[in-house]
Amino acid sequence: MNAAPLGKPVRMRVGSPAVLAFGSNLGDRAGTIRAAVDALNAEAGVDVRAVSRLYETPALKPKGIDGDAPAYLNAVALIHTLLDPLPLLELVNAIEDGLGRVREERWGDRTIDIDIVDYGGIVSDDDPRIVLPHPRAHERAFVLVPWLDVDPGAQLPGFGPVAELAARAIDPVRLWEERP
Ligand code: A4P
Ligand code: MG
Repeated sequence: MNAAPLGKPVRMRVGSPAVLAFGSNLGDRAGTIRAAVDALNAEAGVDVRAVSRLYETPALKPKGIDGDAPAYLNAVALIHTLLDPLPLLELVNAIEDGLGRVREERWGDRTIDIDIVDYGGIVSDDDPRIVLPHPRAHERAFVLVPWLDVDPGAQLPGFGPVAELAARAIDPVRLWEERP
């Protein structure tokens, strides 16, 4: 008999694939991203299938790259979920809140940001609360490069191969290694 892992019932096989992007530029950035991934995976309706390496990236602000702001760590996870897009967004927002996210300024410094980059290939801007795919993912190396780590053949719905988008993106991204 095949035992399903605890808390991950067999019904997960009928869920939808989704791609989540994580960003953190305040506090224990790596610890907070790992805690967010663990919190997601602890949900019965979410199965985390793969997590990229961490990349360090300068903060992108509405006026461009801000070298004076704390740098980000960014990562991408592939999940499978039973949640529809809006409940998934509510879940990631609750996880952000639990990890100390404060929403004051657009693109402001934050302990954690979790974006839904892709949900089952859906293309929709009918509801501004959940635009799919994420409207800025296609031009951001800090999303595209970690995504390639976990899915080298990934396609961004409406935009094409992620590898081609990553080659065109100009924001700097470098692999981050934790100092011992
Ligand atoms: N929203 C709509 N569609 C989505 C989606 N697909 N995924 C709405 C997530 N949220 C979505 O988000 C603002 C609103 O977007 C929400 O109400 C949600 O319903 P937020 O997380 O509250 O605020 P935000 O993240 O400051 O706004 P925004 O415009 O989504 O920012 P971005 O585009 O996520 O950019 N620089 C580096 N180096 N690394 C980063 O990770 N991240 C940002 C945030 C800016 N600069 C960065 C990074
Ligand atoms: Mg966000």
